[in-house]
Amino acid sequence: MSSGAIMIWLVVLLSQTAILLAQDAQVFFLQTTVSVEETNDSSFTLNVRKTGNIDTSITILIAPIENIQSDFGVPYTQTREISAGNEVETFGTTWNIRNDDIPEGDEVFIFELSDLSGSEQVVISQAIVRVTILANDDA
Ligand SMILES: [Ca+2]
Ligand SMILES: [Ca+2]
Repeated sequence: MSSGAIMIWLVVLLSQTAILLAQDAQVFFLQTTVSVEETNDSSFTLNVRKTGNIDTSITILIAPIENIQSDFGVPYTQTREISAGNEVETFGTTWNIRNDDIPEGDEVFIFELSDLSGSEQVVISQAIVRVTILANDDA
């Protein structure tokens, strides 16, 4: 191979590596399960982390997969913006519990990261967290 051909080969190799690195950004839940008691003023926090580099800011929706306003009150969805850059960014979203009058067993809800917009460089790598509102038989 001539030195010119080697140079071209190196440039191709480096640009492919750069594309791979650029796609390496991830957004994910830090927990897989969370439990919370159903009492007045109780709440829980879902932690989300972004790793890897993104050139533009992104937005992401954090929400239960079904409408569960009766158990969580409002707002029951949250949208967050994550700024461009290379830093590891972690943020918590806090959710309030509605203390209803119904005696219940454990109530399980799935919360999801979705609707990622603003960049093709990011993948959602842990999209689901299971939230359990613990049984409160005395309503
Ligand atoms: Ca309930
Ligand atoms: Ca209840």
